[in-house]
Amino acid sequence: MHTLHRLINSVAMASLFTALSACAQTPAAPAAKANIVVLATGGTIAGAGASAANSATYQAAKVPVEKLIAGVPELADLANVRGAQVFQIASESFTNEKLVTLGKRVAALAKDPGVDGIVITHGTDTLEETSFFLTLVVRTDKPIVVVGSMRPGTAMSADGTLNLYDAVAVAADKSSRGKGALIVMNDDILSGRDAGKRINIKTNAFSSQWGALGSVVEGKTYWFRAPVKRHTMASEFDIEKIDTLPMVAIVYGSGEMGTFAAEAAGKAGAKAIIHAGTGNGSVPNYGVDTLKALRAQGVHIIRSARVQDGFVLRNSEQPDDKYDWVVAHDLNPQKAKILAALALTKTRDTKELQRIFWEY
Ligand code: DAS
Repeated sequence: MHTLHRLINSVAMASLFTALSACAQTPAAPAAKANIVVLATGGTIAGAGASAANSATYQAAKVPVEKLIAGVPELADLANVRGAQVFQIASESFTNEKLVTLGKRVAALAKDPGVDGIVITHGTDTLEETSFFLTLVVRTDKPIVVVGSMRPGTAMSADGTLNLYDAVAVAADKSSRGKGALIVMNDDILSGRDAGKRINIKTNAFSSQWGALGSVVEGKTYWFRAPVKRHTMASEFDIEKIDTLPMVAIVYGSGEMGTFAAEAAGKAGAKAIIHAGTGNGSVPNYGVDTLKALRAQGVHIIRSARVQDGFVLRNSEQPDDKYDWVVAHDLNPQKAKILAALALTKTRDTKELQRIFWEY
């Protein structure tokens, strides 16, 4: 009997060992690929020029999303990718209505359990406004990546194909979750909040004064910091509760700027004026009374700066407390315009507006 037990045990042990070693040798099933949707809106990334030498003279918004995706077959190595054409326009023609439409489309996709990330192909001219808008209004921690290009696909050394590949790689990577809307351009992963187009003719056009969040190389993401300002899931703004945006004007500061631009903005019905002041958001002495009068009519005055870097300090150059004005902190005029429009859908109170500019 004892011998029989030992035989049964050794057979059992041998089959257990065989099973375990088979498991050890069987490669783990490859992780399921992320499902990524590319929403196309136009721009240079969809542009076409007459010849390969035309890197700057071309027509934007010509190539449909299916062709953009087909032009980068390597996308299939990264994710399951499908496309949809939302608009086909140059982004300087984006309107508030188009921003809201795009925001609602992104939010709807983000709620779809079959979608893991969203890439938006976009013209570079107002890409920074759209990326900030999306980070403020779409309640999701799924990656939202906005991408464009500085050269059309028909040009020598076109940057659109690699930018699109990089954007899909970032959107498909779980480590991109929870970082707000992102801009991917020229191998950089940038914050949708504070990155913008700072050069208008080179492929390294986009940057932020606070640096990149990370980099993407050969389809792999490398992170070095994360945003600290409120966004997406932590935002008080929700695109599902927004249908229109109030008019906000930007008045560009310069010597001898006169008061006509601010006056015209007030007459046109602007609910806020972003003063893109010289220096630290300075206002010329002959312009103060005009802005004070506009404030008295209910128009909010928000001091930003035409100077690219730094941030506007409250009560510097102007007594904001006394005049009941707001400062845009580090946001450039075009970003301040987006935040002001959204803030005004919630409040007309100056202190609340200033809180929003500190927090987002
Ligand atoms: N006109 C520019 C735009 O559509 C082209 C571009 O750079 O994308 O924003």
